[in-house]
Amino acid sequence: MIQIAAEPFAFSCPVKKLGLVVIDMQRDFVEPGGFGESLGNDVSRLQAIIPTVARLIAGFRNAGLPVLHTRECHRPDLSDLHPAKRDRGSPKLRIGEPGPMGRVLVAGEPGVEIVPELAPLPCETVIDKPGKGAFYATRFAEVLQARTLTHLVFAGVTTEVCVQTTMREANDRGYDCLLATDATESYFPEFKAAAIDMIVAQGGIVGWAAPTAAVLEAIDG
Ligand code: TIU
Repeated sequence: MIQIAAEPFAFSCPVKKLGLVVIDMQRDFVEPGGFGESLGNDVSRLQAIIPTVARLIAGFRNAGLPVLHTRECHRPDLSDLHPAKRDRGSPKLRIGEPGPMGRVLVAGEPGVEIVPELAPLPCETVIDKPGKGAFYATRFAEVLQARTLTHLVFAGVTTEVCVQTTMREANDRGYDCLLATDATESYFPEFKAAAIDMIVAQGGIVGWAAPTAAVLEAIDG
């Protein structure tokens, strides 16, 4: 068994049943000129976690445990983009419009790519998702089942949007989920803190939380 020192209590997991899910570490969210900035956000907070996410990914690869990546993006014909998502708010650029990194949040465009420091290996799963959660309108559920994983560590951005949504979806599907607290970030520090508090409250109502060092120490052993 792997034992990770975590909140609200130790996270126990059979060896080889643990996977790492890295959510949406894309240029569109962490670099200027992309979707995140078009919504009015300062992206520098998100850039700062890249080295920590890289350490977490390296630890899983070294331990022979799977790393799965997600990207929020839409088909080039935008047939999977609901008007409700396209028309929400007053962004500088809407999804599908051309920006400095290509069409915003459109598959195949430079902005959708995962940042080079965290590039997936050819053998690693990359799930393209049109929603905030990774299970909606994707093969994510089938991929996890095929790998017979039961426990998931989560990293990526943003904590209270795509990360928390996916953790909640996974929790409802019977996965034990742990959030790596320093390998996730939000444009709003108070939302990150609140999301972590919500996850671990009530005896881990959504899951567990632990720093990257605690995860790496456990999977290294
Ligand atoms: N805006 C924001 O905080 N997040 C997103 O739109 N997507 C993800 O979290 N990936």
